Amino acid sequence: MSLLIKNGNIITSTNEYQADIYVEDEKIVAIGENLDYKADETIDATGKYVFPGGVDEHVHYNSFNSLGYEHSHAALAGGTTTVGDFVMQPEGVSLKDSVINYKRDFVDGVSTPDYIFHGIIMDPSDETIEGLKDVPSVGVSSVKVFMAYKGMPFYVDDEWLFKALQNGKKAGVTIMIHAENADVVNIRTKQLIEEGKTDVKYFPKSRPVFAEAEATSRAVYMAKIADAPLFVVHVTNQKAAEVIRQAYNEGMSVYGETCTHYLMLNDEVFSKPNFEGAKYVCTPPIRPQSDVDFLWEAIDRGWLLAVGSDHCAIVGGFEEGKKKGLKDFSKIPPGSPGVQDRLNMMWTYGVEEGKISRQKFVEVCCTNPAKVCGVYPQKGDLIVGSDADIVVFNPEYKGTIKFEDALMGSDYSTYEGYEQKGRAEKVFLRGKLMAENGKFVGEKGIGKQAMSKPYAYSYSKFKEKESLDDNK
Ligand code: DUC
Ligand code: ZN
Ligand code: ZN
Ligand code: ZN
Repeated sequence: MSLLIKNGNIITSTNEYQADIYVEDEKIVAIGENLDYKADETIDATGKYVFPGGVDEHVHYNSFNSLGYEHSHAALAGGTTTVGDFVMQPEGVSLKDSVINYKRDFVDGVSTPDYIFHGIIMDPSDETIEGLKDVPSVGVSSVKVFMAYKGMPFYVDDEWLFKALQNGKKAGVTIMIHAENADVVNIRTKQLIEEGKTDVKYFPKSRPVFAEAEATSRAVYMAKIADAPLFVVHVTNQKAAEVIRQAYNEGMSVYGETCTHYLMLNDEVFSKPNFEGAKYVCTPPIRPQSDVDFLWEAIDRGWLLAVGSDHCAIVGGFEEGKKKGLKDFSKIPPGSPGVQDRLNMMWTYGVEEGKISRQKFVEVCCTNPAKVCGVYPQKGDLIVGSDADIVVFNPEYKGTIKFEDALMGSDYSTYEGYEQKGRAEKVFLRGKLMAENGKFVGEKGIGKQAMSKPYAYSYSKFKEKESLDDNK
């Protein structure tokens, strides 16, 4: 099977130029002007942008009460060809076996996009920490640790976080953290509920900015002591982002991600009528507009590397899921659907509004996520030898985000009514056509694991990048 894409405006994280792309057997074989191959299929991309398939390093398909992989084709409809999913570790099972079992029982033959796995430590013990050395053998080089949620099985205290950092470093495994001070969150939550402040509008008050910044800072210092890399996921605010920026500028291998909803929405969503605010409950919370503005600057300037969706379509959606917290905001399951909308929102509100360049869009939505997950350059770029994960993007399209177009299996759309400019006209996964104009047209269940390489983003490669180095 071969494919020739002619005359597109190719966008990568570092360049923009007009060229043809020739694909054979799932890989990019040639890029250049006036390529003269006889292909099974030829597409004229004149007037279109052509960029790498989106890599969403942060999605939940079976963690945090989320819907499984049956709806994962939604990613393709939105131009995302690779997702990074989280594997929960059952008690008494090693991280490595958790990955093997999860892949066999939930993912193989069901996932439509290609996928990367991150582990989640849920059974902190000497065996688990020792077992970090085995996870690269199953293609995993990142493991998440939850500093929040004391009292829940996935809570990990400082003792185990520090041990995980030390052992992760030896194994080439980067520790990802969910940074919130667990005690502060628990105490604040309890006090608010006792004061009768049970409405969803009080939810952000239970998880303050400083609780996130403090935990971020604590983890960064621990990483410094352990001389280990650290990846801070879902950074929501200026204070936390500044901790990361400073550590990075001091030469540490500390990197951060933010997520679509922290860039598109502000904390006014929690005051919507009819409990609608619950749709946006995720942890940490969506913050005030001043933080939103800072996050845009942070991704533009390279202080945060990547934008994931943190897609988490809750079982039961709004009606049967979120409404469990009608009388008590702390019972609202966190998470919202977003994997299908990430690229559309980032293009419309980032590129079209002049907040980021087209190249930056590719960098934070495709290239850096692949790098931080250890799957670059197989994923995240358009170069000879890479997987032929390609988006042909029509910049002329104008529309609106509507629930009826959502394929994510939820009963609401996080970005309902938002304007959409531009759209993925064709989406190829390893050379196969998977989506056209927002509709899924491919074969379900063909996703393969992209094997993460160890020591993926601990070392110098990011530091050479100018965009990460402009805070002097
Ligand atoms: N963290 C996430 O990244 N997603 C769901 C909930 C959470 O705590
Ligand atoms: Zn988290
Ligand atoms: Zn998440
Ligand atoms: Zn989440």
